[in-house]
This record gives sequence, C-alpha cells and structure tokens, in this order.
Amino acid sequence: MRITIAAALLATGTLALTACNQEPAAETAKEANPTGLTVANARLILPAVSGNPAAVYFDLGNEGTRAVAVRAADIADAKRTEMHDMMEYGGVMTMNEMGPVTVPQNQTVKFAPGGKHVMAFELSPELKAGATTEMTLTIAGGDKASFPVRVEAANAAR
Ligand SMILES: [Cu+2]
Repeated sequence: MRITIAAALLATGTLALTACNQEPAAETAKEANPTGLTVANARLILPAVSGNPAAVYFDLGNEGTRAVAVRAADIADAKRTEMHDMMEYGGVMTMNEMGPVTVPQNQTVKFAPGGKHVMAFELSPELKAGATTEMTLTIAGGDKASFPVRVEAANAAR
C-alpha cells in the first residue's frame, strides 16, 4: 500500500515537472496576470542626486475585457511610491499625487516625462543603471500584476 502511494506521488511530481517545461498555457498566463494590463517600455530614471526620488515611465495598456483602474504601482527596490501627474496651478506646472488611473479596454495610457509618472522614494542604494527592477500594479478589486522595469542613469535619453 505504502509503495502504491509513493508511486502515485512520484507520478504527480513528474507531471508537474513536465508542465513546467512547456510554454505557459493561456490559462496560466491569466493567473499570473489577472488584470489584463500590459506594460511596455518601462524604465526607472535614477535621480541625479543620490537620495532623491526616481521617476518611472511606461506605456500602460489594457488587453482585458473591461476598463481597469490602477490604484497603486509599487517598485521592488523602493520603500514607497506615489502616482503623480503634472497639473497647472496659477500658471505654474507642478506635480501632484493623483488618484486611480483608468485604462479603457484596448487603450494605452502613457506615463511619460511632463505628464503622469510613478515617483519612487527611498531607493535601494544597490540599484544601478543597467539593472532591472520590478513594478507591481494593483487594480481596483485587488488583483495585481508585476512587470520588469529597466534602470537608467539620470542623464540617459528619456
Ligand atoms: Cu513626481
């Protein structure tokens, strides 16, 4: 009896290994990213002065089946982040924290210099240009998805 159970476990283990070696099925991909969001061209621009916050820019798409509201963008190598937008007050452009960003289905919202961006505070001092960090987006309802972000020097082309 004991042998039979061991054999069954072994068979299960083999199946799991086989599954790992295959291309992820559509269902698996959906589990990893239940948000429907896509992120392209993501980059974190290191501050010119160490200790200052970094700005993160990217193209945020939505290939899901409905509009999605992004309410947080966390960066793995930063202690804290805020989502900012540039707004005009009395003729002066300043950046301010913004509320959730809605991405309509099949549309792209650009986080770009001069507009929306993610501000990353208290960066890990080990984070250097050429490295990759990770951004985790949280949408209304609580689903999350993570995306790679390349780290660029302060003077890199944006
Ligand atoms: Cu900002």
